[in-house]
Amino acid sequence: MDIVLGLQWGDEGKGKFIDLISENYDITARFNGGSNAGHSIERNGRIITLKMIPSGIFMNGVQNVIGTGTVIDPVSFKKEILNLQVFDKTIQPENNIIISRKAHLVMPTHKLLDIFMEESSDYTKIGTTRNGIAQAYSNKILRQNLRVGDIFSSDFQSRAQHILDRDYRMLEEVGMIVLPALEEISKEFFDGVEFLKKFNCTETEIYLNEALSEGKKVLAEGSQAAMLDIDHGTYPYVTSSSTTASGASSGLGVSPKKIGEIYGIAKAYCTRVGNGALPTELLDEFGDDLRMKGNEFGSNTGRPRRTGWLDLPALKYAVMINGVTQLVLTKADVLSGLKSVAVCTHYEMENGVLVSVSGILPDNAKPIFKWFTGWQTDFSRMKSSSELPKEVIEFLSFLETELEIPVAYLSIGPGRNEMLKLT
Ligand code: 2SA
Ligand code: MG
Repeated sequence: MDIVLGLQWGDEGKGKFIDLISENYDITARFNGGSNAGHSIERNGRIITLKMIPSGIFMNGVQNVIGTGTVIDPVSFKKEILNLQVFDKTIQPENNIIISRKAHLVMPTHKLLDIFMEESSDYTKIGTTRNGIAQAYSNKILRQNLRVGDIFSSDFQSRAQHILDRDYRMLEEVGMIVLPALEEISKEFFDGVEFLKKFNCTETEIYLNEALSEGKKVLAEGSQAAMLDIDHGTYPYVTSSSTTASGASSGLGVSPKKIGEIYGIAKAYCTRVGNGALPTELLDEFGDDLRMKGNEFGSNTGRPRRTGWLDLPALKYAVMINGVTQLVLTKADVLSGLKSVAVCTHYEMENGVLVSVSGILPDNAKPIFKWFTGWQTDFSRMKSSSELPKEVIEFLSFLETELEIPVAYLSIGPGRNEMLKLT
């Protein structure tokens, strides 16, 4: 089993890379997160953003697993599938998606509670996608949540309704101002659940391990990214799942012994949506220009992304905790035309100590930059890596030396085929 992971704060271009390589796999599998993800995929000049559905859905003969470590919102899932069928009429989702019975359900009240906590001054504002992700995962940890397998039991309706009633009462008590009617959200939820029942809900761990024993190839597709990991990311400004390589193993029930390549995706600069530290953040006009040039807006929520120079201490940390074997660098083309390009190589702490690897991103640390000569390259015309200008080669070599892994792929534009294989 190979893994694809984001190494920064999400939106590194995972969807595009997975789309490129998924033809080499028999199965693609999601192991974490839920409708908070946004993996953009291009087909015939049109872009679709997948949330829960694995990116292999467009490949003939590829099976797509939504694994145990994920959280599934039946309402959002139904919308996503219907939207997908409008986008591509040839897709038969019921035949090509397999869902873990042990994946947890996101209830409508989880989403309302997410909104309430984001808007209430009594809680730390995380800047979530408001999909009820933390509320579903926290109920899982509390051992109070419902799972996909429960939807097939005869008492599901009453158990779910009990939870909806109980949590709705709580929302009323805390004084949530805009509260849709309980009947409305319950109806929508049970409607989504009926839709979910049409899918093959099974023990995906067994399915995946048997497939691997038969020699089939599995690609695990990470959502969000390393620096948003619940344990290793920039807590509390993180998501609530395990986004790392070990998360792929536990989220799918596949032994770490069966992991092969670990592809880490990183942008040539940094972006982040939501709150939390971003030491290399560009708060000036140039940062705004970079956002426009790189089209840095949330693919689901449309939120503007914060921008900054590449943060090497954080990237080294992400490569280390994931055991990345190959780096995929995206969006170097967006930096084309600049006179010079910066990379943060260290954080200088208040006591003067230089830190070269860290996942903490301390508030008062000063980023120390190394400047590179910029590249003036029309990447869109480029056919092979032999055409790369010396400035780009210098930048890539520096990253390879510092990270001690090869830059295996370089994305040279937003299009589906705009990717150079370098190794
Ligand atoms: P949540 O909703 O509880 O997971 O939010 C917690 C933090 O995790 C961040 N987060 C994300 N960051 C970037 N992209 C995400 N997915 C969508 C996309 C986002 C969008 O790919 O474009 O459409 O806006 C994603 N999902 C979660 C979030 O910003 C919080 O900091
Ligand atoms: Mg995204």
